[in-house]
Amino acid sequence: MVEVYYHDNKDTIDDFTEPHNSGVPVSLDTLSKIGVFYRQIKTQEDLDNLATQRDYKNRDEVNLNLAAFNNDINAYNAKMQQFYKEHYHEDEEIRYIVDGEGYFDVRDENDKWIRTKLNKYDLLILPAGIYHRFTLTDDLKYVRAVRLFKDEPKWEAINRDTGKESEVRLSYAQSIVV
Ligand code: KMT
Ligand code: NI
Repeated sequence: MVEVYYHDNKDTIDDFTEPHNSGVPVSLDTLSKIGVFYRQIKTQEDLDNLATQRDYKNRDEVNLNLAAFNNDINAYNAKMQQFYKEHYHEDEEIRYIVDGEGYFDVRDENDKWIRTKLNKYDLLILPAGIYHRFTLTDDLKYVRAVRLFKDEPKWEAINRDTGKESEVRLSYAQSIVV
């Protein structure tokens, strides 16, 4: 089951896989107000149904741990840095955890980090244009996740530090103004 809380913002280059729980919980209802939806999905059939409903035609699987990089620590670290860099996508992002666990951090309407801890059977829908980042948990340092794509499996991220705010990003930002 998912765990959601405000991040303590005390992460460093070495310890961002630690929980960083501020002690302030966040409800699923609050998440839904910024367009982030959580579902627990236990069967392949339910996953297929969700994909059909939302018109997702493709999927792939990501296996993220050191072994998946043939124990090449530099390649593994580079991937970890890439996923933890704050970014958004032009399309909705759906991730389904098959095994292991991980953190998705999303920015709330006041630009504060909310951390979601996902494990097996957890599915998260991130709206197009939301700033977010991903990392593994320090305990397991392992996740296997299905990525759902509307069309071809393409993964294009727009990093916040580029300052590029597209139409999609701006309209998302508009939609959550309080
Ligand atoms: C993303 O876009 O942030 C990701 O795909 C993160 C890795 S999925 C386990
Ligand atoms: Ni992303």
